[in-house]
Amino acid sequence: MGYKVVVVGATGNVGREMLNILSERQFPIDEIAVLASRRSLGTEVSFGDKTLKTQDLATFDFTGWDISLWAVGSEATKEHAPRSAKANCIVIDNSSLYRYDPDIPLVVPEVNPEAVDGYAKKNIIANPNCSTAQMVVALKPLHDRARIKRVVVSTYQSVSGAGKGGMDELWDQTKAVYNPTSNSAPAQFTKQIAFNVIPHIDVFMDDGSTKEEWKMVAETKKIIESSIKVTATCVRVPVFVGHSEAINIEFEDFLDEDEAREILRTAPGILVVDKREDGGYVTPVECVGDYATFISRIRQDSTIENGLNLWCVSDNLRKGAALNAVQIAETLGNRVLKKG
Ligand code: 2RA
Repeated sequence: MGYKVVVVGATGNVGREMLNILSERQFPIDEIAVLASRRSLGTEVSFGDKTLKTQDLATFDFTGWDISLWAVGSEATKEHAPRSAKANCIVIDNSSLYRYDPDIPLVVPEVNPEAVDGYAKKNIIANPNCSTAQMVVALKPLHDRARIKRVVVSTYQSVSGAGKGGMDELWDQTKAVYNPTSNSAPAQFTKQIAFNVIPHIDVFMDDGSTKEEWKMVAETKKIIESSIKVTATCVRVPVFVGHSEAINIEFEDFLDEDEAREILRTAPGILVVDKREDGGYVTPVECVGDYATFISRIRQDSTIENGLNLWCVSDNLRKGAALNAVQIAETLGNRVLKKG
């Protein structure tokens, strides 16, 4: 016997990836429903070799369904997800709405799978922000060995993190460089993204950081350990899919770069590609469609006592969103629901 699963926001970048990944990983499903807002109603989406028609989120009755995977914005989640939770259809939410609620677990299955057990307080589990998910997968095994004190991270985030509109904007602006009649005015982003980089993702906070940067700080503390200090600079780059991060880590104990490489090689969810030669590292175009978080450029930081640098790349629509949500559903199934 399998699960009755609902995918909410099935026509968006992340919703489509959720359907692909549920099918690829053969998640045990007896019945699946795909929901969308009225605007996208009736749109068809693929699930394995099937084509499914979207139903209306506003009127869908979650009674009798087991798990709902949410890939819509915080407002729609706030309006509709409580109906799912109340009907005992466990919510796995990709928006930022519930991430910082102390009664709602924030889960990356390679890092804190046991936190899933806390779902029952509200029947909701939160999925972290894409830039946090890949970073904590890399940090946790190193923290277990040498205790992380402080992390300095700079991100290079692809436009798909801003949705399909962000991808269209990069495409249109790139074409407009050669054909100035195309539509090229910034809309999703605050400045031109084609052939440019923008040090601004999400809204500004009072202290001058952006919400994206704040999320990396708050979510790392919630997922791994509150004592870890994080300072982040988040930057949008003209890449379609795949977020990259340059991560500097200060440990309490000394950790040799060779030992760090071996720890990461055997850690769950990680693939180390780290040859000190031309092309001996991973770039975002190579990680698209993959499940792994790729680690390259592992090296000692000799400017501090116990420091390491590394380069971390992952498919933001997969590990950063849809894959992590499906892994949470798998963990929930294995640890708690035990069907399938
Ligand atoms: C971004 N972090 O890349 C966001 C998506 N969740 O814009």
